[in-house]
Amino acid sequence: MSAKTYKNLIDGAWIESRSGQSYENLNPADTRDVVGIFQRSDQRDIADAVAAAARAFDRWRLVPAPRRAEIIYRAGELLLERKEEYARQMTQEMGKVLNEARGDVQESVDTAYYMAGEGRRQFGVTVPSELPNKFAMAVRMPIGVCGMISPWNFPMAIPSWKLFPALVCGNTCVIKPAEDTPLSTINLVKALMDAGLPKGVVNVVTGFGPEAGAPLVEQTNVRAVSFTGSSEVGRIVGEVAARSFKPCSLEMGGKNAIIILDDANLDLALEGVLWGAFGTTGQRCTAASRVIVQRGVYRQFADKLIYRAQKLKVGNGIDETVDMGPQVNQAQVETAQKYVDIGKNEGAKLELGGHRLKGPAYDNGWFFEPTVFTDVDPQMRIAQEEIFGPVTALIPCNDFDHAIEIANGVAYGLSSSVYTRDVNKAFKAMRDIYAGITYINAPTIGAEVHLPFGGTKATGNGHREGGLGAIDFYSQWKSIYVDFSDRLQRAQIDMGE
Ligand code: UN1
Repeated sequence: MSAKTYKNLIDGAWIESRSGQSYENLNPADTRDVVGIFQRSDQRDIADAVAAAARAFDRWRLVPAPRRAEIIYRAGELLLERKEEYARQMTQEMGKVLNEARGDVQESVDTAYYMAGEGRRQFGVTVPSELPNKFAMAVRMPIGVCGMISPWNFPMAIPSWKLFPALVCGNTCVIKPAEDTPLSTINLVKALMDAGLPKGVVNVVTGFGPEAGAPLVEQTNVRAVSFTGSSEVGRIVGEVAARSFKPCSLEMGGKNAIIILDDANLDLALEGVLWGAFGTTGQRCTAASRVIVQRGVYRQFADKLIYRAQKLKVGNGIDETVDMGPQVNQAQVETAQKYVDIGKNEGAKLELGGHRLKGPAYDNGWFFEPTVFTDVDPQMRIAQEEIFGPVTALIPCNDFDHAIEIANGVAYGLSSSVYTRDVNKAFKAMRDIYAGITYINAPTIGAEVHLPFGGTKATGNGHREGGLGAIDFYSQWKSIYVDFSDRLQRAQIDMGE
């Protein structure tokens, strides 16, 4: 069967890229399976899309927010109806196991419902004026055209974190999805169009970062930029956006730790580590790539983890009995392999995995074994750098304070977790871990869409996605003063009678 060709969405029409070039999107579980042919766009397509979004902004910003929200709500309902179909296509293009792909679609449904509610909120403030017969307030205004660059690991959820709040605030959008997972973004936007979104309000341009992503950040008519991806690329995006003073939200890497204290429920912690480290094949910004274990339970926990991780069934995620799917592409497998070699050379003990899987079920895909290093020193590169694969590092620690010191001793600060039954230690951890998210007795993954999502240090630049954080990013304050005294009143000067 020949693969279907997918086009860009510009001004409400599905059209080919100006370059006339396209590329194949392959199934990472079996690269003989072509998911689809997608447009390889360049700066001309971006310019067309931004121009369409700029025209659409003049109308969309005037649509009352509750009406905008109804379209988002309907899109949520359509996504729910289409959940199974979209989840299967997501597993095919990205590799995550079907149940997780369903979760990814569900996360976009949750975001739609939450952001639809914002159509009737977007609360501003009214305050008393310091002058008589004068009214003072601040309201949220849209920003304009928003440029979005989204990653492949949550190919529907993360685009929805960007699009839905931007839309409900009255902005228009151009989104460039990761080249590995354009179909899930196209599916998301199809739901929006079928829900009645006017043409030009959302435009999708597929292709590669340097060719299509970079010009999106540079476009003068793009007034705000949202990027999720590596800290390396995020630094460039941030620098380019800063040159034209665009607000820019960056959500980047992590080196998230689960801390397991001596008094923890070890079996519960074990389930958490398996899910946190190997869920989505370790390809989450929130993945538990470090496990800091207090010495009293360290060996016992390591044995339990190795025993269970060894039993994980790796394979094509479309098979419901599979626990862990492939990595998304060759480069990711090579990165996992590279870090295994680095870890071994640094003197960490490789107790499980460490290789690309071989055999008829694996040879055509990008499969890597669940991998566990023990006796890892907190300063080793495998304990410091993001790997984004099914590799986790067990680090022994002496006590609570030592654990917090290790947890905080990395360049990143996205998610974190502590397993303990001691309420005092739990509260100290919530206060002292310098990260955007802390879980108690739950793993580092599993953020819900109505709370702020993002992190400290090299993880982000201070903005948050999800919940109110997103509304804050996609709106700007306008302060308004209405003087109904019929005379000139000078603030700070006219102090009364
Ligand atoms: C990501 O890792 O890039 O909290 C996003 C979670 C998901 C989102 C992860 N809800 O793990």
